[in-house]
Amino acid sequence: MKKLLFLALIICACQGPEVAPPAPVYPIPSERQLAWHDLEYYGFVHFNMNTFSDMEWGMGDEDPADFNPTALDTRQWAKVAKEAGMKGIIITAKHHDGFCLWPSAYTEHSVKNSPWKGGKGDLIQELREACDEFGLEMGIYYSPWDRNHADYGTPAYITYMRNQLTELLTNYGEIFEVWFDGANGGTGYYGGANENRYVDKLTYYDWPNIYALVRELQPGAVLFSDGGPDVRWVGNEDGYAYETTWSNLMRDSVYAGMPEYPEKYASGQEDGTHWVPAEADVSIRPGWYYHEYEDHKVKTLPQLLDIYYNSIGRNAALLINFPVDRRGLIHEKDVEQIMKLSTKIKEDFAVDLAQKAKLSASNERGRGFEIKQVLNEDKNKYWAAEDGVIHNEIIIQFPQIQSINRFMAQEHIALGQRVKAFTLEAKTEKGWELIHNGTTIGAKRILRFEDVDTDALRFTITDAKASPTISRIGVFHAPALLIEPLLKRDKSGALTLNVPGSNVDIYYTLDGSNPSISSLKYERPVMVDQAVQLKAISHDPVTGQLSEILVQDLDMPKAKWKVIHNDPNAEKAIDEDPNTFWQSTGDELIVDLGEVTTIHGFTYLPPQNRYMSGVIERFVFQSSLDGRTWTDRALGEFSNIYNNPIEQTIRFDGVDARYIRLRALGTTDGLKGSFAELGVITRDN
Ligand code: FUL
Repeated sequence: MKKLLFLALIICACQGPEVAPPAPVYPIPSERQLAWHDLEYYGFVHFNMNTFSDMEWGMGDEDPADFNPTALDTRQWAKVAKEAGMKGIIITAKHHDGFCLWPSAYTEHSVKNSPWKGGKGDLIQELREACDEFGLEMGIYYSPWDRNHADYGTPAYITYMRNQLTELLTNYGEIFEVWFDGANGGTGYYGGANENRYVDKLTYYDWPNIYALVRELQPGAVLFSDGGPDVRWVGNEDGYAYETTWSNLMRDSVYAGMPEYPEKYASGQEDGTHWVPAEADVSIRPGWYYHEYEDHKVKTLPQLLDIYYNSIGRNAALLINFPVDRRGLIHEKDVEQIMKLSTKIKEDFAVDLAQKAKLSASNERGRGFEIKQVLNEDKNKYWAAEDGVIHNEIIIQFPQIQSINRFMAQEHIALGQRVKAFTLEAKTEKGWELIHNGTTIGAKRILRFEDVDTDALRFTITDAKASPTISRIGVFHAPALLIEPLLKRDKSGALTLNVPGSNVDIYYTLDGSNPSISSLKYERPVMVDQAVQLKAISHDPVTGQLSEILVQDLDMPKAKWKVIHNDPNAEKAIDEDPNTFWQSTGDELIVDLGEVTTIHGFTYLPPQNRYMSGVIERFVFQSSLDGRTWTDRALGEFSNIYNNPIEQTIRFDGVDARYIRLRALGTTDGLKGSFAELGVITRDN
């Protein structure tokens, strides 16, 4: 016994005395935020009245009788989310049109007046049960803006909102996140084009008391909005966080739906006063709600992978949306794609090469904070440097030369986000070669880079708010992925296909059939002078690997089109280049199609740069045979176009036209209408 005690004492003495952990660098996350950080990846479901009205933003005057899913199955949603590796589901309990998925006692505009389950259904309850069965968390999306409610804009509506939140947060068990959307009425400014009940988004909802109510009813739930208070919007609907992403935010200067939010706050702030980490939201299709016409526009694996690496890999959580279809199911195509993502992510991170490496750090704080802690799964174990030691080098020495293309690092965020700048270098014959020069790390940072053959990496923290803490380092070699061809079309109708930086073969079809290596082989630009659906794949002749299929609807070429305007820049609106645009001087674009053409609709692409101006929100579209007498063909709004600037498609009954005119009746910022691209639909389907 004495001998054992003696041995123990010797071991302790060799390891040195316990050292104290570093002091926190404020702000730091709360308990509920730390639990939320662990989720990392979860699903969104947009399923509500818009599913049936085929809209993105319903007007609020829809008939509850239209809500009638034929095979609704929340278990299918939960099974898909679980198998995809997601940790929870957030459901649109009430969207901007005001229809409620639960039988709220405070409105008639809900499932209780729909034919679904004879008006006895409660979708929130069904989702609760499915989430419990599959071990998922459940979250609630609740739109503050309500186009249906007669009292919206008055104090009575705030009482309604509180009553409804009380129902949702009392009757359905534990909620992990309450999602408050920033879009709302007012005179169209990033809000609802057809909403004239102006509200002051900062003061109207009485946020402090709404937050207090949520805290009281669901103390474990995080509150999401542009201004948090717990989790913030990432500032776009593409699922991308910024290269520099701080979890810190000047929270007191931000509120849900503030117009300047994306520019000023979305990437967080180094000197932010509160911990309000970013959540990146994106739909697996262009729209948030289900539209049959987007069945072939489900995001491809390369697109989904970019989203994964640019969100979770950049210190943000990822929220991927499923636009559940009219049956009430996640569409087969969406299931297929989300499963491809999870399979690929598992492959990419299958073997952590750091585990077999020898790690050393230029500085160690002492016992319990050694560099070996970064190989430990336990997130409470971390490497830390001594106080005041900012510049630190970590060498990862592999037993032999490895091919690598991924590097992952995580800070011990419980003590605050500290790293401001870092580099990653690989040792090659030429010495240390720079792989990446980075800024923030936060909860997780993943670097993707071309294959490097190396036997050592040097990870240097060059700047930090205080001595750094790192809880995890990983190094991986992800298998190569062949991307689908990229398409360019010019005004004459000539198509160019390529896969940048590679020598793969490309095959394509123009008749809607799926391409294979026996289809037409792409050799040079192809002239397409009619409306067709192009499908193309890349094929690596060495490995035999095939890419996903590129599917693109192409309408008639614009070769004969002319813009009727004396500004030469106006041609940019019909040059087939999505990255150029024309900001009009008269809020309208008139095009001479060159010949009388039967059209069944039109497409409008808003400017694609992030902070674009003149995005058309309300429009009238007209046609003419002589350029003098015009007839209205469509009048309406492009919902959610500012935050989700995708191509808008408006269909109407076929009409002969020689001239077309799209006129802006309202833009998101009140400036003159801008046009990245205007197109017509000549096919009647
Ligand atoms: C936006 C909404 O306006 C969209 O319709 C969608 O719900 C998206 C998640 O948030 O602000």
